[in-house]
Amino acid sequence: MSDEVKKKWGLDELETIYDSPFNDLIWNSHNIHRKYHDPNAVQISTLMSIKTGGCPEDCKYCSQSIKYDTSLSLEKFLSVDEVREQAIIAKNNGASRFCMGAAWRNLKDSNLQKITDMIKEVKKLGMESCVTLGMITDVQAQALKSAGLDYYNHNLDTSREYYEKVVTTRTYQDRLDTLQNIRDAGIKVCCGGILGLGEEKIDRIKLIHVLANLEEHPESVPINQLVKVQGTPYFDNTNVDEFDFIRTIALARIAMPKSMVRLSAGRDSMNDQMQALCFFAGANSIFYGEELLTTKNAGVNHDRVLLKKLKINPS
Ligand code: SAM
Ligand code: DTB
Ligand code: SF4
Repeated sequence: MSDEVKKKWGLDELETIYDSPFNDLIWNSHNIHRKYHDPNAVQISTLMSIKTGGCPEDCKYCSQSIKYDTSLSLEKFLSVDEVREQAIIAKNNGASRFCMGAAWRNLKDSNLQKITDMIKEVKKLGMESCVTLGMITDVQAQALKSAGLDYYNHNLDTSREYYEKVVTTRTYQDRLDTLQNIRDAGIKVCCGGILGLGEEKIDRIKLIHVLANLEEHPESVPINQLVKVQGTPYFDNTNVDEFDFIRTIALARIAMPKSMVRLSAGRDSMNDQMQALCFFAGANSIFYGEELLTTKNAGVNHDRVLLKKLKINPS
């Protein structure tokens, strides 16, 4: 294994990289990026909320928690037909992966059959499949794998230390246990975090440290910028400094050279130049579509123009 793809990173080492002069940092991350990825390609996925709202967890950033009054309209668990229709639209718009998200604390066995049917429908269309359904057991992970699931998204969000300020209804270890079940079943891991939760710089570095020191790097690392939702405790949070956001993308790229780094939630409030710098620093996947799960995404038309201007090929 080359040095750059080394599995063990020291926290000090990552702090030094994060704190290096901005131009040195993004020059380094861009060089690593070019070595392992096409610098002019961005993978695009479309997200669909298959069960919206009413979640018993208390994640302080989330529109879908029952603990906060966010004026979100709840929706029942959608049908397989509704999912197929949306997946076809996403495919026709050029998405290569279809990601289905449910506002659940954990997957119930009674919902497993429908989920596996949805995965099979997405696969029939020739797209990659991804789900994010909360905690899952080892047996459930194996069932999802057998249905053809490619990726499972399950974020660690922030550092272990800061996590308990953000969510009290589950622990960091619960998240790590589900990640292990996903990995053991042979499903690709999509795991990242959110910036803007009121965390310190060190919490962001520690998040990357945990991810980069997992037995295997997650194949996909989403870096979300908090979407501020009225009614949630984090609605009035201070905006993330844009350079800090780019530094975190660059750190993820350097620490996990082969992983896809996803510029995830928050693009709607980023200008084109900011997004271009994120791509330069090492981000190479995005969510494409008018909506994320419950909030606005950068529009499809806007993204088409932006990718064309940058001569970036969607894949
Ligand atoms: N309930 C499942 C879970 O928590 O794993 C799946 C859905 S949840 C909405 C998926 C991820 O979206 C969360 O882990 C979080 O990282 C991200 N997310 C949720 N609300 C967000 C927000 N307002 N801004 C940015 N990211 C958010
Ligand atoms: C991830 O890291 N970001 C996506 C996806 N995984 C499921 C979700 C972002 C959600 C943003 C808030 C919303 O639309 O509800
Ligand atoms: Fe529920 Fe997921 Fe939202 Fe947390 S992030 S409240 S677990 S839907």
